[in-house]
Amino acid sequence: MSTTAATPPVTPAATAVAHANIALIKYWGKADDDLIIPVTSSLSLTLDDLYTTTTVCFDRDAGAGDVATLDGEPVTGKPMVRITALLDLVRDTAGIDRAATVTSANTVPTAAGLASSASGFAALAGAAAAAAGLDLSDRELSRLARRGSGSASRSIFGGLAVWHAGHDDETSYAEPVPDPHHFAADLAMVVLVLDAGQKSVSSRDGMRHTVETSPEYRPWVAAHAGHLASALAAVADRDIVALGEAAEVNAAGMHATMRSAVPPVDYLTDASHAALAAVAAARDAGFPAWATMDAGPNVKVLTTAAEASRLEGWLREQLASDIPGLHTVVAHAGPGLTVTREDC
Ligand code: 2P0
Repeated sequence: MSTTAATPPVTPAATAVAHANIALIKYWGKADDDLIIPVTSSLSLTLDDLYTTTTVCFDRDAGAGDVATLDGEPVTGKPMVRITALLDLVRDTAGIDRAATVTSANTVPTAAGLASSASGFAALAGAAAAAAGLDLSDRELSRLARRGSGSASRSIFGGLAVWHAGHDDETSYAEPVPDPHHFAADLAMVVLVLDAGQKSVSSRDGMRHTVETSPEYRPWVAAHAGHLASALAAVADRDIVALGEAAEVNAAGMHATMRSAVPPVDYLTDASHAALAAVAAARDAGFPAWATMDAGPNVKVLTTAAEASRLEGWLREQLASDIPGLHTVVAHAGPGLTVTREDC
């Protein structure tokens, strides 16, 4: 009787890379907290230099539980609960009960209002689905990523993406904005990192509190459809002025809803106000420059790819003395999700 050497069991794994996105027309408020169905649709630009790389391997016994590291540090508490919740959706769909090892690395300062949850959950969705043997369409991946973090639905796609609010799990997904003239390639963001620390109020808590208490919330929602229509028309017309104006009005209105919540939520610091003033001054000086902000103090400046470096230098000069720790990043339109299947 002959024996053959036993082949070690192969456990499939997958690595995904997902890029951060910055909303030009914002998502702020949920119609359904569990499914993460937003009140409004939103429009974003995916960025090239800010991304998350995540590997998922279902290599653990079910009872051992999932484990995850982010930039080498173990993930615990609420963030780990959210990771396991997304993995549970994948396990349910794939019919597997193995627990996972998740290894993730971020070029985005985590939880500093630089969309790390968007790239993080998009990468987790892509890697987990592939490691579990699922073959999902981009739309299905967008819906899955949405369950981890709403803005992650948009990070499945490169360039400009619109997340349709929809009304249930099937109808709430992102897709690329038609861009036959490659307008996204003409755009850039100067990211003014004023403070890379963790924010004190998570966007999840901040948006729930705003919806529940702000008298400005419904008026902002009522104006929002017009902002989105203007922005999409601006993309079709390759009109960065109209796009920038729509983005600035929409973001300023979103922050006004937070400031009028009871008690108020205000992510803006003195440095944020100085940066916003510098952006207005840059525009007065002839630069294409429009500011947007998310759930943190940092300011992102929409500009043209052609002017981005010059604008970055000009803003640094204006702000260096007021904001000693200022760090700036110039980002251009980035690609959509990539997934590589491998073995653990
Ligand atoms: C956006 N933000 O459209 C908005 C603008 C922040 C301000 O999406 O609760 O981390 O996980 O769905 O996606 C940040 O919220 O919130 C966000 P959850 P998420 O980009």
